[in-house]
Amino acid sequence: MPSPPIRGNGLHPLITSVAGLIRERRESFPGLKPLQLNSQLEEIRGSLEGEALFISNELHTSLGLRKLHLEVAQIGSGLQILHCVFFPNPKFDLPIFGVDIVAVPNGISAAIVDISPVGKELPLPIISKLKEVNIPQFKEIRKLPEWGSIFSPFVKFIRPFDVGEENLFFQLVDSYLSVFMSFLDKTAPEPFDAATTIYRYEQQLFYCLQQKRNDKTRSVLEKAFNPEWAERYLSQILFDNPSAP
Ligand code: BLA
Repeated sequence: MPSPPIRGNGLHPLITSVAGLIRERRESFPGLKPLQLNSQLEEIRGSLEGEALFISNELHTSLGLRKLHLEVAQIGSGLQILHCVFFPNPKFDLPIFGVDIVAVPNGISAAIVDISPVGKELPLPIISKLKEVNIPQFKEIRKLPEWGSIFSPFVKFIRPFDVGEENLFFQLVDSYLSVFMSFLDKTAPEPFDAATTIYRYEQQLFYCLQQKRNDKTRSVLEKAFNPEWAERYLSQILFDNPSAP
């Protein structure tokens, strides 16, 4: 099993290592291509109460996925974020992969990983693969907010207790990524007007709608920028709606 490399570039080692893992795995996604992003939004620099603010966005598309997004943000000296969502093309019977890690001066306050359904539940072959994953017993399981009903029963939302638990979380992201990737070239597109495609499109719209209800994300962005900017960033970059199939 890979273990997280420790590098000191100012970012929390768990954020650096999970970002590295995602970048490395992304390379082998079938048909990976960079997605053009408004250059103003690729690297965002600014200041917040005199402290540096830096957001970097990486966007790709690949076979079966409309958008792979990895964001690493450093907001002042107090907050670092890794945000990653792989959104499927609704024509493919693929779920949504998501990770969010929030680091504060005391350490990691929130780490969440999931493979989220865009149907009534995850496709059965994915459920059976996830059942084989060794899910560690973390000491501090955090309670999901009400909008978190979009996540699967396999979601892990924790505050890692120590470096050992940070390593276990890294390994869990690695395992979930492997499960997700193992289905990428197994699915073929269904017609744009198939009832299943339309259902998956509607469920992905709902996922985006629910994520936009996360007041914690919104309030960080509103404070660092302003409410209009936060709304635009949430609805155009973080959780843009899929286009109609
Ligand atoms: C929580 N997200 C948070 C928190 C902050 C952010 C500050 C609170 C941390 C805590 O309670 O300890 C902030 N997250 C951000 C910002 C960005 C971000 C600013 O991604 C981007 C710029 N959120 C996601 C994804 C998932 C997710 C993809 O973006 C899951 C796959 C989950 N974040 C998530 C959840 C919470 C959270 C469930 C807890 C919310 C709560 O307790 O109310």
